[in-house]
Amino acid sequence: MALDRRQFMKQAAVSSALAAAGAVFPGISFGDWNKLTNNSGIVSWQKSPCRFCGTGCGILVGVSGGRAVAVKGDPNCSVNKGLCCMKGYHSVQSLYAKDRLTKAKVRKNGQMVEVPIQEALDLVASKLKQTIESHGKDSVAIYGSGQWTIPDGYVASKLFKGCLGTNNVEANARLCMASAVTGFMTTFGIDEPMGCYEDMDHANVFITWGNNMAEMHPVLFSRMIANRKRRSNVRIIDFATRFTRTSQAADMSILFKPQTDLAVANAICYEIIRNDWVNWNFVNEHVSFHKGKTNIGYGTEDHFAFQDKGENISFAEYKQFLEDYTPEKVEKISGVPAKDIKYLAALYGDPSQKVTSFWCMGMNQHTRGTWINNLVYNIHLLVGKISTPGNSPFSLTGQPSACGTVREVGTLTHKLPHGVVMNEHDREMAARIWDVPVTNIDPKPTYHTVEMFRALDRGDIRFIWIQVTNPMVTMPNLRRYRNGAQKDDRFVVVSDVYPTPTTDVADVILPAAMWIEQEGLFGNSERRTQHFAQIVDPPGDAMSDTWQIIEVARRLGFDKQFPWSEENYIEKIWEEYRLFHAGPKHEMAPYKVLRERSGVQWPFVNGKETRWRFNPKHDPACTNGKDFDFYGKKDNRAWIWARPYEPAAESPDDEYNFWLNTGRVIEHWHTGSMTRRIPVLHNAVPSAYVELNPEDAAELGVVNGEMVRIISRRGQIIIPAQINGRGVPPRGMVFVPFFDESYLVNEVTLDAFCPISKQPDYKKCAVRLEKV
Ligand SMILES: Nc1nc2c(c(=O)[nH]1)N[C@H]1C(S)=C(S)[C@@H](COP(=O)(O)OP(=O)(O)OC[C@H]3O[C@@H](n4cnc5c(=O)[nH]c(N)nc54)[C@H](O)[C@@H]3O)O[C@H]1N2
Ligand SMILES: Nc1nc2c(c(=O)[nH]1)N[C@H]1C(S)=C(S)[C@@H](COP(=O)(O)OP(=O)(O)OC[C@H]3O[C@@H](n4cnc5c(=O)[nH]c(N)nc54)[C@H](O)[C@@H]3O)O[C@H]1N2
Ligand code: SF4
Ligand SMILES: [Mo]
Repeated sequence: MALDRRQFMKQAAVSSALAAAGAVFPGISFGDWNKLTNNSGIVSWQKSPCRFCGTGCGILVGVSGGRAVAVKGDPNCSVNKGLCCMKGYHSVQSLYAKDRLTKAKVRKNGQMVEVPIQEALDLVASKLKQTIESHGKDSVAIYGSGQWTIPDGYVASKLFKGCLGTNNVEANARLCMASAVTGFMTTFGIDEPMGCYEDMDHANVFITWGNNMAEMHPVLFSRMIANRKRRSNVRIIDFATRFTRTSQAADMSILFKPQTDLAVANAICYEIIRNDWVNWNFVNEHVSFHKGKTNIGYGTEDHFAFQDKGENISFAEYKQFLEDYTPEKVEKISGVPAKDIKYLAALYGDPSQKVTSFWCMGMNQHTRGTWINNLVYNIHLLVGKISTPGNSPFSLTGQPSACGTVREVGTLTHKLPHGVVMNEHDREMAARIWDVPVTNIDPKPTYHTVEMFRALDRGDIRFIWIQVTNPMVTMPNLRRYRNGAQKDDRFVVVSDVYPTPTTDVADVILPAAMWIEQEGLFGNSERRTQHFAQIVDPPGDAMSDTWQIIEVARRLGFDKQFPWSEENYIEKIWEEYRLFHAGPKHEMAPYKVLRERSGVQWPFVNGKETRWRFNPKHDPACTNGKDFDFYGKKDNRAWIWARPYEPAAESPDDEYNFWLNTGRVIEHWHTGSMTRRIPVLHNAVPSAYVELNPEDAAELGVVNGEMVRIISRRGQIIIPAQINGRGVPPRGMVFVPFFDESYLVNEVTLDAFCPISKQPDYKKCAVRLEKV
């Protein structure tokens, strides 16, 4: 069955006739929505964060006949004040498509057969045990998600790191937020934004650094646009590599060549210093200067380890370093006119302007992702525009709980809740709270995500449990990792809610309770923890991902560590987890408070939320008696880093002469497994396409809808062209969204990553095009 499905997909992808006829593709299935909603009236409206993006809008779910049938925006949620985007409004439909997974399946003689879920969980537990016995503890792994609830991630970490003793815990947020985290850690020594969405109501200059907010954070984007309407002096500048709906709505669109944001950021700092727009009071008191290693490679080889502590430099040395980045020199590298660079510098440098910078995957999916995060902080630090209302370098998250689950719970190989495995004190705290011997917790990190799948390919990992993520669509250089997952002697467990290319490679499929079919908590981009109660029942045998892990843990004998009852396990887990964050820097709200409110921002100290960190007027963790306290670093200063421009891992050349850029569209969520099962969203954008610049299209002789072959050194796809659609790439670049499993663009992308964050760069590789 699995093979048939894949073969069908392959055929579908190469057949232009099929594509043109809009034939039925795998991964698309609808419920009988009209029948479902044709009910006797809504009996209750219950609060929840939206299922989709990291904006974290509050919604109210209307329930009728035991089903979620409607959504309205929650007027009491400060994030969105009642507004939603099209994904939020239609989100509940994603629960009810016809092919929802409701029964567990296990592979028997090559066939997937339905079994009672308890039997499947027995098999998972015994395979886990056997694999550890014959290949050692680091031969088993769990790969989760920024869409995991906080309890999901917490129990995964407790079982694997605390009980089984392996640091093989990773999450897809490595593909998404890792560079943001290393950016925060290297500049501030502590993770997560200092500001909050309220910054938008105070700032009058907004600069998006390669963030298509209009489509990816639409409710925040609306708030920004509404602000521009209300106040006369608001300007929005979209600084990006491709012209998008965000560029269109902005007051100014500046396009730069991929990867050269590094050079432009340095040029802005050069200009700020040259014009003496530096805020010396701030810099002298609160900033120190550093440099790190250069020519750090691209992580394309196996077993990649990289460490860089950095060393102090003087301001004079920093200034000297910037000499290579005059606006005129950088114009040549970046294609951005020197006058535009000077304009940007003048906006940041003008003390009367409050500037908020936004970014997301353009800066994080970058082989110098950590560096570009550092460089944008440099700009804000030089002019002291940080940690005050409206002055905000704002790293947006993508997934609803990338912050809550992956960063705060710490579901990455080197992390523990509120700590890192390398730190003895952090291991001791974890062992105490988890009630395991401290020697269980391995002080050495193992594999980050790309390495984890390389280890599976090599056979160093033999067992992997994948929850709430679809890596057989979303890993870069996909064929390599799919071949690895399908090798003999690999055991793949997948918890999902629908069939996907990842369940296709599974040996066990566990049906999961989805979103409001369970109680849970998310954490959004602005340090806001959001609780949702179970609103409807899960179908069939579907069970929450948290409870699946608890069931397996108990089968392995860890009853003592997983003692909770089905009635109140979320509350118990939350109160245990909260112990990790005790103290003014991270204190989390108690369960009872979270149940009542539409989200609470941490640090939550003495009943008060913290909106701006490092600022003693708002942040109770500041103790140095000064006007700011960057307490994350030992020198109580934020660090400015001298980071050079270095080119992308792969750039266009004579043979592969185009940039391939990839990303998203507003209607679809990632691999489309949910949004392609919502009729209105599917019908709006029914299949993927390649965006071409009109002049490139003319040269290639293709018109809208004609098929184009995109070829890289790793693979190829054939896909219909779109010209003058919603986005326009510059000449020499093509763009493909990844929501459509019939066109697996990740068979073409490159698995190079930032050596510091280990986050892959999906935004850049070299391809050539052929008309089919
Ligand atoms: N509708 C919808 N919304 C979503 C999601 C979704 O799937 N659908 N996913 C969510 C998730 S998890 C994420 S991570 C976010 C992603 O949100 P975004 O990062 O906004 O979206 P992408 O489409 O991944 O990336 C688009 C941007 O990458 C920039 N870019 C490309 N190359 C470079 C470069 O070299 N440097 C810089 N600075 N920028 C570059 C482009 O200019 C473009 O603006 O969206 C979230 N929101
Ligand atoms: N080419 C390219 N690739 C990319 C990116 C890119 O920009 N370009 N971006 C990267 C980024 S930023 C991200 S965040 C990743 C996202 O990559 P993925 O996480 O792999 O993509 P999703 O489609 O969000 O996968 C979520 C899966 O969980 C399932 N699911 C939904 N709810 C539940 C639940 O409650 N329980 C369980 N068990 N399963 C559930 C869904 O059906 C779906 O299969 O993609 C990365 N890959
Ligand atoms: S902006 Fe994001 S969180 Fe808000 S409704 Fe849309 S998808 Fe949901
Ligand atoms: Mo993401």
